[in-house]
Amino acid sequence: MADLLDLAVDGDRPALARLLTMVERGGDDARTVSSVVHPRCGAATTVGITGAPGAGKSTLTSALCRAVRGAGDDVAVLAVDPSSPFTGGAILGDRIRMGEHVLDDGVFIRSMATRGHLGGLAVAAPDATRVLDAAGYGWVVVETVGVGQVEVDVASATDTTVVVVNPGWGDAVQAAKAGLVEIADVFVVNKADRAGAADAVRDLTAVLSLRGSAAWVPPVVETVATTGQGVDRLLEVLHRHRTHLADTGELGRRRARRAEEELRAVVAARLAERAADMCRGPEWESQRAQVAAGDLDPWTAADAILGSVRPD
Ligand SMILES: Nc1nc2c(ncn2[C@@H]2O[C@H](COP(=O)(O)OP(=O)(O)OP(=O)(O)O)[C@@H](O)[C@H]2O)c(=O)[nH]1
Ligand SMILES: [Mg+2]
Repeated sequence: MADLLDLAVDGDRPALARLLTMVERGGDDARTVSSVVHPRCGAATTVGITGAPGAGKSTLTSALCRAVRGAGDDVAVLAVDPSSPFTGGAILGDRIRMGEHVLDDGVFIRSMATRGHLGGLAVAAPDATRVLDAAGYGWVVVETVGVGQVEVDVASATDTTVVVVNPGWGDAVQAAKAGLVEIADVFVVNKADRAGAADAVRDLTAVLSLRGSAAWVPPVVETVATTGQGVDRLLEVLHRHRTHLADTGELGRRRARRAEEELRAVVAARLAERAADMCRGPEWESQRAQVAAGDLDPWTAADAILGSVRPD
């Protein structure tokens, strides 16, 4: 595994892809990858890009890659599909939208589904991000569709979270309700070529100012991802946020907090694995039949099942 990582660091893409596949699948290989990668990461600027379906995340990510490359850095993109265990149409679309980068060795793009493995993204996304970081990419961008808990999970994989909205997307109250104000370090109003962009910027700025005298008030950046307009400004803001995190010590605190959350998620995932194991076999079958027949309540049956397994 350490050899694979060395190969990946030397620019061997198939080796990197193999490491990511192991992480994605979970299980013993994923654990080994995690332990090998863990001490060798932390240098990358990691950015999560989230927002509603169709907000322009992939187009923006592609434009951001161009800007990062223009500045001479390497970038890896992890496009996470939380909704489906299959590689669906959205990912195919991403391939096409990001196609301009296929011949560029300095850009690595990978889509990841959770394949239903226990713990899902909360467990896989941080590991995958670390693999890309350890492989030596200066920037790691994680794109994910915002659907409730998922964006929060993915926010837990990166140092900076960008929330993409569109003109006419709604008022400030909606942003506050959706919990986006809490997770966003930067807001992007993409599709600024459409009517209502200025209103969206104004509403968001108003709501963000209510956050009080925080050390970092999330900037609101207007972009037209399809033309690249505003993307240099976004890159500049991302640099500024990274510097802010480092200078204030917030980078270390955030990472410590995320490590704690990740540990919780891993413990929960492993317990869930164990629970799945308990729900099979003769003891399970006997209790299940009694509960199904109405002869036993589920709590008593669960006690019997839990009591029958050796603690480990
Ligand atoms: N007019 C306009 N269209 C845009 C802009 N950015 C993206 N689009 C278009 O919006 C559509 C969706 O863009 P994507 O980049 O696929 O959006 P996404 O958020 O990645 O979508 P999902 O991954 O499916 O959630 C595409 O047809 C883009 O060409 C923009 O700034 N202006
Ligand atoms: Mg997309």
